[in-house]
Amino acid sequence: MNLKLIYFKMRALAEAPRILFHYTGIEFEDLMSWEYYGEDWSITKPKVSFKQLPVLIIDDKHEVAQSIAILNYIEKIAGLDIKDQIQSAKADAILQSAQELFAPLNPTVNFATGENFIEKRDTIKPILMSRFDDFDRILTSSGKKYFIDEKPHACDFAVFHHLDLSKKLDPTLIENFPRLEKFIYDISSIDSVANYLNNRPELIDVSIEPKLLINGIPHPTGVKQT
Ligand SMILES: N[C@@H](CCC(=O)N[C@@H](CS)C(=O)NCC(=O)O)C(=O)O
Repeated sequence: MNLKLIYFKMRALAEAPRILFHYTGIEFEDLMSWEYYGEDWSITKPKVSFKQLPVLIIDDKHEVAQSIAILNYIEKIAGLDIKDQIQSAKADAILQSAQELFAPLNPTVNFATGENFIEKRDTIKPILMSRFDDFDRILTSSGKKYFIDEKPHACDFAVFHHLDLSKKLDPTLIENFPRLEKFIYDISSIDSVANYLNNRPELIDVSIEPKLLINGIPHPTGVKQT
């Protein structure tokens, strides 16, 4: 099976699928939109199923859009999908609750600058605090290492991504939630995940002029080839 994950220069919705791929050891190609389609995003956009990325291309034939669908698919082919229907439904609830953090958090960290960043950060903080409180409470009351059991699932990697990204918005937010800090530590300590996290493009100059450091070269975040 040939798998290609197509995205842009940003640390956002492809991150949990990437981490899950690395965790499962399933090989995939990680490609920018222009590397796969060979043209500017403005030309590609109307041709992609929901006019947005990420998409997963399977065997150069099937296109799967929506990051949650991609995560679910990776879990299934890795045999990690949760067989118990109630636990599976609870995992879906965690995943969707993590996904709801995308819109305020990810574009702000990846793109906002100056006063605009500060305004957005201050609006987002209470939203994050409330949802982090939910995650903290649910994780603590589960008594498990991760949200469902002793092994991480797609929902854990989705939550991890948003918690981790929040450190770029305001590193002090997460400090209010020691159980979530432990969760971040546990996920980051998995060898295959640590290897990915230590080698992924660093997101730098957040709030000033955000860039991804790709192979040592700073590239402005965005949908355009640089
Ligand atoms: N619900 C979709 C949202 C996808 C999405 O918002 N993609 C953004 C990047 S994070 C995008 O394609 N932006 C470019 C555009 O809309 O033209 C998912 O979870 O995959």
